[in-house]
Amino acid sequence: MPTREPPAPRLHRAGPLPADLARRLYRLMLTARMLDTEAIALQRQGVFPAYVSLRGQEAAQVGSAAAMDPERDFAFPTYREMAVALTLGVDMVGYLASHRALWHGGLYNPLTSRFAPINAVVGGPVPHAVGWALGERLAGRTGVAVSYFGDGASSEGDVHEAMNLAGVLNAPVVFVCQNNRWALSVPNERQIAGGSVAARAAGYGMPGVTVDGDDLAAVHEATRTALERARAGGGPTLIEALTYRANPHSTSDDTSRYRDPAEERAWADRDPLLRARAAMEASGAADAAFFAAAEAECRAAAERIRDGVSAAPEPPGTDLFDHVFREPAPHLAAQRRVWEEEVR
Ligand SMILES: Cc1ncc(C[n+]2csc(CCOP(=O)(O)OP(=O)(O)O)c2C)c(N)n1
Ligand SMILES: [Mg+2]
Repeated sequence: MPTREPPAPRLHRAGPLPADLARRLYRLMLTARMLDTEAIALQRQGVFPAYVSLRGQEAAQVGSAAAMDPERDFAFPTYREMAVALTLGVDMVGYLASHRALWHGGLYNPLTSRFAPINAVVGGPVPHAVGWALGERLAGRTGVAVSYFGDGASSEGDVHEAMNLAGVLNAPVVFVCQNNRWALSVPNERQIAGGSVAARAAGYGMPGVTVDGDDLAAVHEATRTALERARAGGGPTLIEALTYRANPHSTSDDTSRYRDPAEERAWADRDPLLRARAAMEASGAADAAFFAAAEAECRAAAERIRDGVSAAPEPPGTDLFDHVFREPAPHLAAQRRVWEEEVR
């Protein structure tokens, strides 16, 4: 397969964040990092059947989600947006319940937290985001949908259809593609023929912005600008946040089969947490005492959530059948009888 040079990206840059915002977002990134580590350990201990790590994508997720208005906007996540959930104040025990297979899509309230159910269909949530955004406008409200998807999802038909419709109808949506360089074992150069997801925006009649996804301030600023534009009736924006999936695709994956370990080692210099810390030290937003306190606070928060999800009671298995149809369906009743006999 020929590899093409990507077009020169229009990199969105930003100055340092206000000190209080930088400190708040750093704590969220650090909590997400620690909770991610705890979640991997829970999978290794057999508490979670599987888990997908977001390590490396903390700035892309926290920076974008923190730009949202949690009263009006709505995030449509994939399966990897744990730090978006944390930033939006989702009940994290409820969120992680889906990884414990206690409930599909999580045991949190999507309506109050403005964070849609976890969605494992690659590209699937993108049309949902556009539909929600159009509904929001028809209702005369000013909410904006933030649609998360990956580089792999960018080549799904659903994503093309959704972005084109959003462009044609000027829908209030911010499309956030976290390009973490890998779609399971498929690298960017075998996924994105033109070399850039953001460059496709021109074909959908919307601005395309490439941003260093490991630069917290730049992601935040790019998302804030796109949200303002959509809220003011300016229509959708496509943001491509260039980042890196530092861990395997999931706890079931083995990267040694398809990627060079040197690439993973090189990532260490780009670690968004170290970069956020360096930016705060350079701007004087935080000192050593802040980082020491944040370490202790975030660790305690991550451990509280870990213990909460480990101890969470299993919901009754009959819930499986209770929320499928409003009216009782005979075939479902038959399946329920079989299931009850099996678990008895
Ligand atoms: C419609 C669909 N096709 C295939 C899969 C299997 N699958 C799960 S994750 C994944 C890779 C997705 O990569 P990307 O969109 O880059 O997201 P990332 O996992 O890197 O966050 C694939 C192919 C799926 N879940 N859904
Ligand atoms: Mg990817």
